[in-house]
Amino acid sequence: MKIVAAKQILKANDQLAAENRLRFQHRGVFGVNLVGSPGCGKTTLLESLFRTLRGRVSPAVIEGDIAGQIDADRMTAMGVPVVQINTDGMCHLDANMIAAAWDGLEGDAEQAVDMLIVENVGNLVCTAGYDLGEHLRIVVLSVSEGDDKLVKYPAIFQRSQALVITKMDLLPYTNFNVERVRGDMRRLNPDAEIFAVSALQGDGMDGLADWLAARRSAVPATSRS
Ligand SMILES: Nc1nc2c(ncn2[C@@H]2O[C@H](COP(=O)(O)OP(=O)(O)O)[C@@H](O)[C@H]2O)c(=O)[nH]1
Ligand SMILES: [Mg+2]
Repeated sequence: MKIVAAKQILKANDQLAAENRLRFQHRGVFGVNLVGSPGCGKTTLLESLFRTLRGRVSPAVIEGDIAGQIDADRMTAMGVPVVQINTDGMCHLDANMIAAAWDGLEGDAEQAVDMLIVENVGNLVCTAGYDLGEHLRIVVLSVSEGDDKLVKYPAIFQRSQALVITKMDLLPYTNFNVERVRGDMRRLNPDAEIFAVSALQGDGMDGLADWLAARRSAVPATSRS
């Protein structure tokens, strides 16, 4: 019985996610779902990306956290429109939450926004099962987390279209094997893009930003009426 109920919840989520995707496309908005463990560097990556992409994309952000608005404040400090979702204990965002948060952003979206980035709740397990209506899912892994995570948490890496290995500036202080991770990702998900960056120092960010901007342009901007 429990398994059937879980499947029904996921089916309902998938329907809402499809509606979100249509809604984003209608406004010419490219949706990105950014996932990774707590502290892996998701918000710092966004800050670095927005600096690199300034003038090329007009982003908005939905921040997902169990509690607090620290990350939303960081986005506001960068001048990026943001809505904070507090899940109050839930370990992932779902499509229904995104629909409600997008309602809160649409005033801004009507002006200029062409890329919506959702920073999901820090988690490598629960976030894998929930489509939010994004066009692209990016999973972030920092070198301080260990190079065995793809073997231990394969689903999230299989269901993402890009892997960003971050905190590369810390690599000399760890035993993280970048080639092992690249190999595991190629086995799990041969079509995924792989980037290695230091969001804090900026290394590798140009390549990631160019790729993201190109992906954004590849989505047909349907009517913005
Ligand atoms: N050395 C280094 N530290 C980083 C990098 N990216 C993030 N951090 C640090 O990692 C910690 C968590 O970063 P944050 O972006 O808040 O992670 P989040 O919880 O995934 O959003 C903070 O202390 C950041 O300054 C990086 O590229 N290099
Ligand atoms: Mg964060």
